[in-house]
Amino acid sequence: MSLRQKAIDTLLANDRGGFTIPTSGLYPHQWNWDSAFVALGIATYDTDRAWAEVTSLLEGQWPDGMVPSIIFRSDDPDYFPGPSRWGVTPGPIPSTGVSQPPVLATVVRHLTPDAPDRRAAVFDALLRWHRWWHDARSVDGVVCTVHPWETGRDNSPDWNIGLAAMESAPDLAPYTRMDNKHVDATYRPTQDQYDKYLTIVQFGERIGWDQRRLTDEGPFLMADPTIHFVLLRANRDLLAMAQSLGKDAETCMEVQGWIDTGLAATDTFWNDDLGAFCARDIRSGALTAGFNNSSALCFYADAGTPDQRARTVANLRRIAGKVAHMLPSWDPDDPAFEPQRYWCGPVWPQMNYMTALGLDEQGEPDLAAQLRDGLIRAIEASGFWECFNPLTGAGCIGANFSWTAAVWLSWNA
Ligand code: 2M8
Repeated sequence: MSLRQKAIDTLLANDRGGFTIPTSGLYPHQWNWDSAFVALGIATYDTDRAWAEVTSLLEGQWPDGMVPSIIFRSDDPDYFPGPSRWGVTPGPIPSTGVSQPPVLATVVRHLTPDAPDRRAAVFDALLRWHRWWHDARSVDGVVCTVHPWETGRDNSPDWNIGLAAMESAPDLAPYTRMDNKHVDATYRPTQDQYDKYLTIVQFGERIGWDQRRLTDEGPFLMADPTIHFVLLRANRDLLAMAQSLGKDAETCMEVQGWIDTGLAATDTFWNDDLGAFCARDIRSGALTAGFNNSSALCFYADAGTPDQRARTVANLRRIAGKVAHMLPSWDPDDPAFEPQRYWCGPVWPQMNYMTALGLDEQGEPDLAAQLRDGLIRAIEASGFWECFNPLTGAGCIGANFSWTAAVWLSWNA
């Protein structure tokens, strides 16, 4: 069977009727940015079904505009923390109480150049979601995050500063992890990290998921290059869609304001010692010090000075000399690098997709090709895994993974 057919079959097998799960067992619900990437892949063979993926995700939008990281259309005992642990959430469908990197507007623009009606149908929902980031998650012009799960890079060493600065709740309700029942525990976050993840959830649940309070008073507050650069690009795409739809000047100016704020905030992430965009702990001001797979998203966002971009490229070239498959999620020269542990080293398909796109657009086609080639070789050797060991190309964590199939399809359309 061709790889293309296998990719399509993977997506069909993960289809739960109008929405797609990342993979069965480990992740049995609809995830936010997974669905956005999945829509890109499905669009290569079924545009109507791809569009259903977009609209089904927006069905979970909260009254305050947030689109949650997970929509729980059922309570699957195989997944923890499910809807009962997140408690009563204000959205129309049970969900988590945090969001995920907002790639959707960028995907919608890509899917709808000839479909203004579709574009118009979701524009207001996207606008309200972006406004939520700038209102509920913003501190002094920097869009922040309150939970490692919100960043999508769950156990990246980037979050160690913020997690070390908080205590696990002494009255943390007991729980049983389910992730380690599906996959090898040594590939997953540690128990201490999970206690802290659940401590933040408990805090949010106890304040009734008041998102402004969660940002201001929550146990964890960091700024993430993934969210920053993804939102910056998504705002540019939102503005282009506003203009194509003939939206009023006030709307266009609001979005332009977000773009200006985002560009101005970009230096917040710059670690000049390392020559890389890194995460920052907002309360202590401390910057993390590891080149990771969000660092080069400056190209995707068309942000950063010529010097910042040149130093980012130099880091990418150095790292390319250390691994067989670009782009590892953590710097292989840093002691925190673990090639099989989730966001501490493995290559992530959706990050390679965005980073390669940005590198291509901004005049670095060789590096872009290296990122695409590194992932494609791993997929050809191992299959559609969640992520891959950058030293060997071996698949890690979940098999038959939706965004991996979707990225492959979008690159091979
Ligand atoms: C991972 O996150 C979930 C929690 O949301 C988990 O570890 O249980 C991350 O890789 C995240 O980026 C991704 O969206 C999700 C589903 O693929 O899995």
